[in-house]
Amino acid sequence: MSNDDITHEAGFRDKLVASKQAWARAGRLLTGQEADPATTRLPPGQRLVETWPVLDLGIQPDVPREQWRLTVGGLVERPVTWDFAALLAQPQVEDVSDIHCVTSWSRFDNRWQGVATRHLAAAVGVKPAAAHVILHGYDGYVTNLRLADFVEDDCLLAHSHDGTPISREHGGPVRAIIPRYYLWKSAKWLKAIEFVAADHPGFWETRGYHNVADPWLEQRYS
Ligand SMILES: Nc1nc2c(c(=O)[nH]1)N[C@H]1C(S)=C(S)[C@@H](COP(=O)(O)O)O[C@H]1N2
Ligand SMILES: [Mo]
Repeated sequence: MSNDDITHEAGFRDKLVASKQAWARAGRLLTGQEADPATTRLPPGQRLVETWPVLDLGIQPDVPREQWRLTVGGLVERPVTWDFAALLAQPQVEDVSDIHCVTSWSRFDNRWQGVATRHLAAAVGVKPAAAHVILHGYDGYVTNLRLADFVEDDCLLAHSHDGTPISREHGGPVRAIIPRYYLWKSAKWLKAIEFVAADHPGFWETRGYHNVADPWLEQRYS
């Protein structure tokens, strides 16, 4: 890429980020309605789509399975770095869940395969002082979760969707899947996981998005 291209790309990205921050300030899409998970699968302000939109910061890292590494550290007894074979050597699980994106689309019945985050937490021995989890992507993206939310039984380090490797655009080779929260918490191109005592708001969380992000409570913006 020439310098001009890089400047152009950065300008595009800055505009995209700025417009999303402006939405957050304006409370865009907030309906103030309530939805009852017992009677509907669509949280307030969401609409069902059959497609699968791609959202990122304009960078889609190309990480072949053979080169992928996941570093897990922080407040753990046994820090690990897993390569793809090590990930596959862990107990494999499958879970079907719905996606809710803060930009208002939802996608039902996503069938994910991978390793349960609860298994990861047990494998590394998370120390009692840990209360938050920070996820890092190969593109530099960062997002934060409460430890209890990260280890819910539907949360995965997913390598496949419907039995097919997750595509590069959707965060392959491995992404986090955290179904109970807006999709921005589900870091793509997963590179590192840190267990920490104090919370560290991530990329969107420091730009006006809600720190927790529960779609049923419409926690879009802070
Ligand atoms: N590494 C990384 N993960 C990310 C993002 C990103 O830019 N980088 N975007 C987040 C946001 S805002 C959304 S809505 C979803 C989009 O996932 P999808 O492209 O598979 O629909 O990924 C989330 N995870
Ligand atoms: Mo998003």
